[in-house]
Amino acid sequence: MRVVKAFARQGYEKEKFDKDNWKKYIKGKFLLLMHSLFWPLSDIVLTTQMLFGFVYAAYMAIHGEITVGDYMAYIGLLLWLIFPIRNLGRLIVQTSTGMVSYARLMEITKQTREDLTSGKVQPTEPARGEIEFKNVSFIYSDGKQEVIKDISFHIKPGQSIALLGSTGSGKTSLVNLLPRFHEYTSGEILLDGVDLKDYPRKYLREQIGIVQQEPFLFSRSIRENILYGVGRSVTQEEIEAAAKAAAVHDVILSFPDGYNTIVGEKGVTLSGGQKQRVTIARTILKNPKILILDDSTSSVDTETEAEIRKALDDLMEHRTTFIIAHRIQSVMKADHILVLDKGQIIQKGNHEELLTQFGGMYRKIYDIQTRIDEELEQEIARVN
Ligand code: DCP
Ligand code: MG
Repeated sequence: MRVVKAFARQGYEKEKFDKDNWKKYIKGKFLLLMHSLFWPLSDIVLTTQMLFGFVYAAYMAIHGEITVGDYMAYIGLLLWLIFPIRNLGRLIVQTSTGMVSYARLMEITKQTREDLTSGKVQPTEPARGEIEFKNVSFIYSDGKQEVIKDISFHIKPGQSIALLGSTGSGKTSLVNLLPRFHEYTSGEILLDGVDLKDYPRKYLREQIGIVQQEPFLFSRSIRENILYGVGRSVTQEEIEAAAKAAAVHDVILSFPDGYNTIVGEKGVTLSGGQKQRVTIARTILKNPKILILDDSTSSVDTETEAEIRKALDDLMEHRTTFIIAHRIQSVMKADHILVLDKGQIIQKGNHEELLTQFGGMYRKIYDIQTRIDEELEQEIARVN
């Protein structure tokens, strides 16, 4: 609705709807017309036929050509045949509309059920968090191109890895392979030395905390949103600690209903940055062994970002962490940095190593970002 309003396209949308609606109206009217013709007409034809049959048979019975018993049998037969045959017409119409609904239902019924609990291994301990990608490639089931091409890297438990790259380079696709939202097409991903495909999905998803690129909140209270998926009983203090770490506690308290504030559908009553911070708090509370932050501070101001980054630094200790960000500042502390382009790794290393690769993408991004920062500072200094 907002997009329609923003582009002042109400008239266009209304016309489009009216056109479809009108088409349906015309078709419905035509159907009614056909019905109003068919049923009376077939009634007339049918009853005339019947009447003719009765009269003629009666005539034959009177003149002794058939017996009265034959006459009665004939009438019975006629009644027993004609009405069911007539109903057959109705049945054909109903069957064809029924077939359409049936096909729609079957589309849903035929979906294969995701098995969450079965796997070759049944781990009982939390994961250690060692992750290895071996020549992993991935094509979306409805796509044609490889969005991840031959990616290999290895992270030890507790280390952090940052993914940097232009939009569409496959960063989100890569991290979404870990909770098995999609199945990689070739290669292997090992968690603690075991292929992801051998783990029950439920276990994997319990180990992984993901702050999605597009934060999603349910139309519930903020408390319930933070508590979502924790799977254990938590105290109000714990919830508040998580909210403080995500730099959203004070914001929540500023709402009249505090933690009981109901957020609108998909969280529309919060700002983009507030939503992002609530989803960070949710993940902090989940306390996962593997943490994925997909552009999770993109909608907050620099000051808040620094605040959250401090909290995240604490959180990242003893956890394997994937960080996706566009700012060098957010990725420079990571143990490994991968620079992606069109689904491939074009540079690999830590901040210092990558900075020495002059002409490399990382150095270029670094130079641009520091230049922008410097220009900004000069501008501010001049204004003051
Ligand atoms: N893609 C697709 N089907 C999807 C999602 C993405 O075909 N359901 C394609 C679009 C891109 C490529 O995959 O060409 C990589 O998309 P990503 O979302 O992984 O890209 P990034 O996360 O790197 O981009 P951004 O920085 O914009 O988030
Ligand atoms: Mg992305």
